Amino acid sequence: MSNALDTRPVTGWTGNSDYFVIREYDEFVPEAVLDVLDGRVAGVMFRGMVPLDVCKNISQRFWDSPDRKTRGVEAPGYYLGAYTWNKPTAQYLDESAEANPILRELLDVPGDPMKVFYDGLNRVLAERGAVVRPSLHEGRESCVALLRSWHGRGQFALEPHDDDSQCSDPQMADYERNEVFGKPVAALNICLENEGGGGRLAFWNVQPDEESKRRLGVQYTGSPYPVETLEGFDAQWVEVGTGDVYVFNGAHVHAVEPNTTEQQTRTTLAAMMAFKDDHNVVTWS
Ligand SMILES: O=C(O)CCC(=O)C(=O)O
Repeated sequence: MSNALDTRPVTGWTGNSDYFVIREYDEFVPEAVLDVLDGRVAGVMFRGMVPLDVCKNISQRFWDSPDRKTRGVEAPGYYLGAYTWNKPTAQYLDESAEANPILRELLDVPGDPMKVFYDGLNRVLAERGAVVRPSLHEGRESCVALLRSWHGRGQFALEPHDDDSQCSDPQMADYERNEVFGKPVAALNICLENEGGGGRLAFWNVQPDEESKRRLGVQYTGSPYPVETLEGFDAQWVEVGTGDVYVFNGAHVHAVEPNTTEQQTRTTLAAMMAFKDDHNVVTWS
């Protein structure tokens, strides 16, 4: 019997042409984030939302931070914060407890874009009697954000993956975050630096089904999808520039293109969120 990976194209859900767009705005429109959270549109882009001096200040603090860490082969690069991927709940929450004070201090700058984003989102959610807040487990909080810079130098800086499979990971079955599984997972990305060429977001019009995920062994991790398995699906290549803020449905397979040269850096501040029920949008990192 062969152990070779079966790289036939995945099967799954694809959206129609009204849905599968990244809607562009030239300012922050928090109502538009609800369109992603409710699954009416694949993504939204707020061009130039964060002033360049704020981006520069935060990215400099990231590169100067003694707490910045190196991430391994599944997503090579540098990061600050904690990530849920492929971990038990307790480990993630321990790492979050360590990272949160560091992140809060780092982001304590005039014009903190996370605060601007969540204040705006909370304003529109309040009209529905809902709030956005960190996901919890036994009174402990998720990490507020993840700062990172991907440095993979193959076809992708970050391999094709989805963000919803991990919400069904049995290692986190006890964690509030896993209650969102099956709802649109909105991936928030705030671009702090990406000058020069490359660094686009590749975004495929497919949310793979469970059978495909099992076949590829990514049922609980969502990563990686060999690019051959995405053949035949429409893809968007989204230009990402310093100061842009974008939110997309992470259940679609997506990836990050490398920068044109090794000297460039593409740094983003990110978090994920989804409706847990009608009244709570919970976040994690
Ligand atoms: O940096 C981006 O544009 C997307 C990042 C991403 O896909 C992820 O962190 O899962």
